[in-house]
Amino acid sequence: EEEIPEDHPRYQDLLTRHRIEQGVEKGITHLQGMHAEGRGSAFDYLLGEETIPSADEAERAAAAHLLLAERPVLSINGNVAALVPGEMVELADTVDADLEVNLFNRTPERIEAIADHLRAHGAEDVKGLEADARIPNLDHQRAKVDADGIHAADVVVVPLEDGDRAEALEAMGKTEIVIDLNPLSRSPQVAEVPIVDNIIRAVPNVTAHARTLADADESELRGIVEGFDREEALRAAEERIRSGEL
Ligand code: PTJ
Repeated sequence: EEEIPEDHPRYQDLLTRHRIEQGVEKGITHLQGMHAEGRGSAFDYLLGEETIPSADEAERAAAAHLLLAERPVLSINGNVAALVPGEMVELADTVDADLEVNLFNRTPERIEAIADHLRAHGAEDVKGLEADARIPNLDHQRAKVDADGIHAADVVVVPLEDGDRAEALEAMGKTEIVIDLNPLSRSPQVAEVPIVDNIIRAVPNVTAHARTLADADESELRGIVEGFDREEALRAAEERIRSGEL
């Protein structure tokens, strides 16, 4: 990461791309993750590569949900592990959540590599290795979850996947927080809290909000959760992307 000069106008984008390449080299990120990154990068460009106000509100609502949760879980795939391993560990510590590896292209080697990578970034307990439960009505590898992890969770953070797991989790009655730069992708469309922001900016900001709200009482947290308007957040993000105003 040393080679990219910090004053380069596209520093963050180049850094992100570099982390994904390194993730592929280390066996953490799937090759498909590079396509996912390319898609995300295009949307981020249109958003002005910044956290728009509606995303900041979503990040605050996400923090409130996580603080209210009994059993929050943060789901980790190969892109998330490459981009924000330490930041995910920090968020998990701040809101007392579990980290669970959940992969579309699931192999024992990648599961192990990602769990090791998270441990190297300070994670104590990483779930997803047992895979002793299933998400009903989902016929691919992402259905494999831990019975005491995602299966038992009340709030799940689902970053960077455009798919049908979000819907299946919703059918299980879980509250979902989705991080995805494309407001039209399926996961944010069904999420209770869609965060349309780059995960690199989103996760530290959710953690910052959670720290600010650490002493808030339950009624204040419920007020934040109830005051958040998911339709408005999706609309504002799409409008920003379509407006062409950077
Ligand atoms: O590691 P695995 O095996 O579980 O595979 C994971 C990938 C990412 C390959 C898989 O989930 C996939 O193909 O995802 P999609 O369908 O490309 O969806 C990824 C979504 O995340 C897209 O809507 C992108 O716009 C979005 N995205 C990509 N990078 C970022 C992002 N959103 C936020 N921040 C990013 N940095």
